[in-house]
Amino acid sequence: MTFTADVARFDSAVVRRPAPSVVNGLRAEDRGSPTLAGVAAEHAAYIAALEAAGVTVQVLDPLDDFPDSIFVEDPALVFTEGAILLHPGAASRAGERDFIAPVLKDRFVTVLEIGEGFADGGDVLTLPDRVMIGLSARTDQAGALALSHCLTRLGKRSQIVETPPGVLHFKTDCSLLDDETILSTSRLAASGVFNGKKVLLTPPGEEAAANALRVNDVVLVGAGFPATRALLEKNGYNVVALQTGEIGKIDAGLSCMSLRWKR
Ligand code: CIR
Repeated sequence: MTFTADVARFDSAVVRRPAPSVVNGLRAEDRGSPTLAGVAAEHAAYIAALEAAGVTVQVLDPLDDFPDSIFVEDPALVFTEGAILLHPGAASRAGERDFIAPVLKDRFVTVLEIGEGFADGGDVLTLPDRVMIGLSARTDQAGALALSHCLTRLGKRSQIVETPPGVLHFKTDCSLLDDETILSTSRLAASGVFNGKKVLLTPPGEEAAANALRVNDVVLVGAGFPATRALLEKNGYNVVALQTGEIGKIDAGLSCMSLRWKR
C-alpha cells in the first residue's frame, strides 16, 4: 500500500446535512436538478465512508437559506494548526461563512480569516510541502494573496496557480493520492502545475473522477467512473466507490462535502 501522506491523515471532520433547497444548488450547466432524497442518500453514504475510514464526523444542521451549504469545504480551510475562514466567490454562498465560523471557533484555538478578496476551499489543494491555491472564477488574486498570508501565519508555504478556464474549482480537476502522487485531468496536468510530481491521469471521459478524496488508507472515488477505479486499484490504492450522480448535477464531487483535519 502506498504511503499515506500526513496531509491525508484525518481523525475529525465536519459536514452539513442537505436542506430541501439543495435542489436549487448552483450549476454551470443544466443537467436536471438533483432530488433531496438522492442527495441525502449520497451524503449519508459519504458520512459512513468517512467514519469507516477512522474519522469522527460532526454533522451540522441544514441551512435552507443556502442551497449549496452542504459543500462545507468552500467557506473554510482547516489544518491541525488552525482554521481559516474564507470568502466564497459566489454571491449566494457569501453568508455561509457566518454559519461555519462558530463551529470552527468551538473546535480550533486559532481561527484566522481572509479580509480581502474571494477564495473558495475547492480551489485549495494541500500537498505535503505546500498548499496550492488555484485562481478561478471563485478565487481572485486578492483572496489568494490574503489566504497565502494566513497560511504563512500557520507556518505553511503556499503557491498561487491557475485553474484551467471553464473549470469550477482547482480541485474539480485534481486530488492528492499520496505523498508524491496526484490524480489529475489531462487539461490541468498539461498546464505544468504538477511538474516534478507523479501524476495519474483520469481516463478520457472520466474527468469528473478527478475530485477523489484520500482519507487515511482509502481513496473515495465516484462509483460512476469504473476506468478511474481500475487505474487506482492497479496502482495499489484501496478504493471505496461512492455514488455522486445527484451531487454531480450541482457540480460537486467528494472533497467538497467535508472539512477534514487531524486533531
Ligand atoms: C457551487 O457551485 O458552489 C456548488 N454547486 C458546488 C460546489 C462544489 N465545491 C467543491 O468542489 N469544493
